Amino acid sequence: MTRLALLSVSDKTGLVAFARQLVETFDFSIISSGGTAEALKAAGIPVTKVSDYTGSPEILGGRVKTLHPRIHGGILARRDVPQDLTDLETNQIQPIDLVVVNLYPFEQTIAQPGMSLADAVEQIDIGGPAMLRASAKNFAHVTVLCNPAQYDEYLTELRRGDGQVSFEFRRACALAGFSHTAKYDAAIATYLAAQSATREPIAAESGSEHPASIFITGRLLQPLRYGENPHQPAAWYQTGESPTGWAEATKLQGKELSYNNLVDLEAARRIVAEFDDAPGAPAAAVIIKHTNPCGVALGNTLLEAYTKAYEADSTSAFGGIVALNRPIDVETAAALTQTFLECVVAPGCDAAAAEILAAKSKVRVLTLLDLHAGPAQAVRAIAGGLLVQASDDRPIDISQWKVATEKAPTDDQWAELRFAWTVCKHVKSNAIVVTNQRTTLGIGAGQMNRVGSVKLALEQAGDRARGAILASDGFFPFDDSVRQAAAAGIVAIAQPGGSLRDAESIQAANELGLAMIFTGVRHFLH
Ligand code: 93A
Repeated sequence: MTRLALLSVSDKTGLVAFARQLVETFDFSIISSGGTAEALKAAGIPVTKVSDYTGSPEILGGRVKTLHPRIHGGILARRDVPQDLTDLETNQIQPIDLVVVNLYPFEQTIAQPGMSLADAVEQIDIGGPAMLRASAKNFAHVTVLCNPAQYDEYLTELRRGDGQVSFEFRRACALAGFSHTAKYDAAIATYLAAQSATREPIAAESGSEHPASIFITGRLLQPLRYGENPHQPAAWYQTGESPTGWAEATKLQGKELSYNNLVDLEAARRIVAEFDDAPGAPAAAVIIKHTNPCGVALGNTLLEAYTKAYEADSTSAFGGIVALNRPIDVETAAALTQTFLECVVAPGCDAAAAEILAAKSKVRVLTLLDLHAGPAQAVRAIAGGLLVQASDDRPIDISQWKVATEKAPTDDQWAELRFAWTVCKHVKSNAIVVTNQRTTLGIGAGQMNRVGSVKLALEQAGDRARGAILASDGFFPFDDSVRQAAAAGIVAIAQPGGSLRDAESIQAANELGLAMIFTGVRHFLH
């Protein structure tokens, strides 16, 4: 007696050749759902439509095609349980030995721009997973194939087993089937979660111009291996209809991007984006560790900028994330390969430079043409809610800066203060940045007390602090920071001003011969 195979596939790749082999070489009879049956019939392969076999037409616009006891009974019957065989006979059901199903392309559908919720819902396959799961459950007797890539392997297995497939093969196919439906359902759940979480305006006050009145739309772009730590599931979502920002970056080489990589790449991008990349402007290089910069520098060439940034704190640079504001050239590529780096991003990469970087095949090298385009809002989760704020992207306007001390900064010190202030904006609070010659020398980040941060930055700078300048993201509540800075040789300071005790800090700066400017703006970063 011929055996029965059920074929119901959305992706019809390889279908005809496979079905022909089943029929001509291995004496299978085929039943198929509408579209699959049409495709086989057109190729001259004998096929019975599921609706003819079950006596039930496809209904609800195809929502019910194969959901029928003659189908599921034939798949699920245990061939070694007499009652199951009696049930088949009583109900005129033939056992189905092979189930070939691939599902409605849900993920491809939702990736299309402008896809409505209703359109997406129609692409949720119900009958397909039911058949996949039923046949995977009954792998003791049934083979399930959920991917055209398995067809050849199955035919080989049949040839090898003289028309039979092994238990191990069927079990492996069942595992593949269940993994497939699990991923499929996860994609649906993720999509719906993003939809329901984000379709409503977040602010209670409708029509307000407050940044919290934005809509956030999220579309799964890429599942990530894990989040900050391996026990934290994570995924990357795209906001907006089409890919922009990092979703548009090109990965030239390297391991899969991780959650931490992306967070650090974004931190690096924000800093490098602060610097002018017009022709003739200095090149900029940034090295990030755990979202804080450990080296930022400007240089006449990209190599010079990178070398200065690297030498700013070569210990911390190990395993760093590098952002450059010029295409990677051969010289810089060679320098980049001298140390272990996690990621490098630049607006381009010369072919010869790419060849040099290829020697470090694990390093993720990305090109991102527009390093300047950043998100307009920042979002944070708190218990029971989301906080939304406008990004801290107001351009730095030094015309608003006020000299607070008797001594004014020299022209070069103004430029240096601006550089330090720019970096300081992107360091976790309390942030202190010590720089000289447009190179960071010491960075105090994420400290609970400001003097502690000053101490760390000055320690890191060491002797290099002599003649350097210092920036602080928040005002000085006491004069102790100024006194410490002066003792280490700092000559000029930028800070927001606005403390009740500003007069004490100003007096200390005057006493110690420092220039100090008040920016009038603070840049906390949490
Ligand atoms: O709409 S469904 O969930 N209802 C069903 O009963 C059903 N049976 C098979 N989708 C169903 N399918 C799916 O149809 C299969 O998983 C396959 O992806 C597709 C094949 O349809 P056709 O043979 O008409 O091209």
